[in-house]
Amino acid sequence: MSVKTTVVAAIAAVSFAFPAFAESTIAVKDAYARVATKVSKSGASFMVIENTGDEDDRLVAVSSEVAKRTELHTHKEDANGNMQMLHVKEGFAVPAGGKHMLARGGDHVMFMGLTQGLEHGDVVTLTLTFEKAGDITLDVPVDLERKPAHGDGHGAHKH
Ligand SMILES: [Cu+2]
Repeated sequence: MSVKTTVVAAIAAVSFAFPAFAESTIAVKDAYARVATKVSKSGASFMVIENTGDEDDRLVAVSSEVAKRTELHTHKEDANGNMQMLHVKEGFAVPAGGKHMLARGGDHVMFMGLTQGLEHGDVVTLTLTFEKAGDITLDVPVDLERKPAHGDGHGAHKH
């Protein structure tokens, strides 16, 4: 039995025990991951997180087996106009009926110290932990060909 099968079985067991929580109020769309270069030890993942419930929620943690540490990051411009990455310990709010975008040049999931190579077409299993919705595990494709939507040109730091 693979690790992944075990995880799915565990989730099924939890859903069975608590049928009221079987339907998550959080939907994750358009998720993908990138690494900076082939030899890079870091990478990032981006997605759109939707809250279909009527209670505000918050993404408070993230984890993955592909990196030593996986953190919630954002970009911020410093006094000199340089973009810096910051670890956002309080996480990202996802308002009721709203969404929160993780996008290049903004908020993102950061992989620090990749424990394996990530190539185009690989799949990264990511667990997002929400304050109310709990853990959501998703398979995120590594997409190195995707172009930034817009606004990625400012600052020297890119993923
Ligand atoms: Cu980062």
